[in-house]
Order: sequence, then structure tokens, then C-alpha cells
Amino acid sequence: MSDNQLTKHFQDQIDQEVKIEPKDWMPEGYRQMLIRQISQHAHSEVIGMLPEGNWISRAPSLRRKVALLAKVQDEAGHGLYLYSAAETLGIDRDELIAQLHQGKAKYSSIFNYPSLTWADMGAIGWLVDGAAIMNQVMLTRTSYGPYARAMVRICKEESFHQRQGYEILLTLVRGSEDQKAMAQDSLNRWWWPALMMFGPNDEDSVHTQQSMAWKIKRKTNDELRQQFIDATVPQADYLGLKVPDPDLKWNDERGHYDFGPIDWDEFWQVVKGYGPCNRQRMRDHIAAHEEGAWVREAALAYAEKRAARLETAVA
Ligand code: FAQ
Repeated sequence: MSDNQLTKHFQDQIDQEVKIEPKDWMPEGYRQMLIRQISQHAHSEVIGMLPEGNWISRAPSLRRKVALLAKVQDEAGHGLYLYSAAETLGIDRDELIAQLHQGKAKYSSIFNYPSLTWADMGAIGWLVDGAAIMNQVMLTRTSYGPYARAMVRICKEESFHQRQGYEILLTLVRGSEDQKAMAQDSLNRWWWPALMMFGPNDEDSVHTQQSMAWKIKRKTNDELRQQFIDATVPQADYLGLKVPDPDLKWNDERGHYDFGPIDWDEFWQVVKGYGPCNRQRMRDHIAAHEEGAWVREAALAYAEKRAARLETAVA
């Protein structure tokens, strides 16, 4: 088949909702788009462990500690599935990590904000996992098979994360005045960064149009952001907390909440590396990667030894 015929066949498959698999022919742009998005997603899961890891040793009870520990371990697992999904596209995990360390690959802006109080563990679960689920439920229908399948399990785990976060806040708002104030302060600090997780407005989103044509993304950044706001505001009401947006108002005509302007200058500053914790996050990840070199070497040596033993047994 000529390149044109291959491209047409590929797009027909996408239009008929047939999943693209690793050995199928795909345009180079599709492969690159997926490597970019899946690797950024993987990096986000792994860097996303850091703000919460910060609180494992300070959780207020054994029950909270166990739940938080399990959540953080889940995020590591999500990173691993996603790196594996990216590797099916013909790129090595080492190379993806090198791109992260060299500042060539992004990760979600949200993880460059500090987790200052215990209430932040609630807000991260409720808002950050909540926003992640909104985006990832859409991705269970993405056109690339390995990515779509990884998302199914990830979404199930993220729902548990979201609920554990909400329950932390529910406990705080039913506690003392100080605890309720701590929950409100946390919502004040995480609300806007959570809305930024969905990426720039549609008119400024460079990849959306192509990504939607290839059915990698199935909804635009603005559609998902609105869906998140509509779902989350009633949850804030139930907690008795105030969303820090004076323009937030239900619009009967639209059937959605109207909301105030997002500070896109802040968003781009954070994305470009100048957020409150960018340097610290990268420093911690590089240190952990270097300190873990012996584990990777040992695993590799073991795999080689096992393969050699199997070869001798077969011979
Ligand atoms: N932060 O043209 P678009 C989680 C970049 S997982 C940083 O709209 P696209 C779990 C974008 O990469 C959270 N950069 O891009 C958890 C592009 O730059 P590039 C992560 C951002 O791809 C919870 C440029 O701006 N989830 O939280 C951000 O069509 C709790 C132009 O943007 C995913 O990664 C941002 N927020 O749409 C873990 C989901 N937004 O690459 C631990 C998969 C945009 O050209 C604790 N990703 N940029 O240099 C996606 O759905 C999409 O990639 C979007 C962006 C929606 C993030």
C-alpha cells in the first residue's frame, strides 16, 4: 500500500472505533503525539507522589497513614503502566526519564504546588484525583489500545483516591473551627491550580484539534474543565466550604456554572519551571533515580542470569 492508502486506512479504523495496536501501521505524527502525552502522563503520576509522600510520616492516625501509603503506591503503579504503554511505541523508559530530567518533557503543573497542611491530603484526593478522573474516563476510550486499557484500571483506583480525599475533608469540616478553617484554606489554595490541570483554553491549545481527529482526546480542555466544575461545586456545598471564585454562579440557560477568569500567566510560569516547587520536585526525582541505580542494575543482572540458565537448560 502507498503512504496515502495507509493513512486513509488508518483514519478509517479510527473513525470506525477500531483500536490501534502497537504493531499496526500509524502515522509518525500519531506515534509522537502519543509518546508526548503518555510520557507526560507517566511523569505526572510519579512526580505526583512527592506532595503526598511528604505527609506519610505525619498522617494523624494509623488508618490515615495506611490509606495514604496505599494511594501513593498506586500512583507509582500508574506511572509504571503508562511507561510500559509508551514503550510499546518504540521508545525506551530510560530515554523518557532522561527527557524529564533535561526539562524536555513536561509533567502536570499541579504537582509544583506545596502540600502545607494535612487538609491538603484531602484537597489533593478530592480535587486533583477528581480532575484526573474526569480526564482519564475520557481516555478509557482513546484510540490507542494499550493506553485505553491502562486507563480502565487507573480510573478505578483514582475513584478510591478521590473518595479518601473527600472523606478527609468531611472529617475536618465536622471537627473544630480550626480544622474547618484548615479545610477552607486548602480549597482556597488548590481550586485554581486544579482547574489549570485541564490545560489552556481551547483556542490556545495547540494539540487539541489533531488529537481529537485521531481520537486520542475525546473531549476538549474546556469541555472537561466545565464538567469538573459542574460536578465539584455541589460537593463543596455539601462540605459547607466556599469555592474561592466570586464569579461562580449557576447559569440556568447554559445548564452549567459560570466561573471567573483563570490566571494563565501563573499557569505558564509553573509550566515553564518557575512554580513554587518545580526545582525541588526535579531535584528529588533525580536524587531518587540516582539512588535507585543499584536496584535497576541488580534486576538486570538477575534477568540476564536467569535467561542464561534457561538457555543452558534448553541446550
Ligand atoms: N501541566 O495543546 P495542549 C494525576 C502543556 S495525572 C503542564 O492543550 P494537550 C494523577 C501541554 O503538554 C495528571 N503542562 O496539550 C495523580 C502542551 O505542551 P507540549 C496528568 C500542560 O496534550 C493524582 C501545551 O501545554 N494527566 O493527576 C498542562 O492536547 C494525584 C499545550 O497544551 C494527564 O497527563 C498542565 N496542566 O492537552 C497523581 C492526562 N496542560 O507537550 C498523583 C493525559 C497542558 O506541546 C496524585 N494528558 N500542558 O510541550 C492529557 O489529557 C493532555 O495532555 C492535557 C493537555 C489535557 C493535559
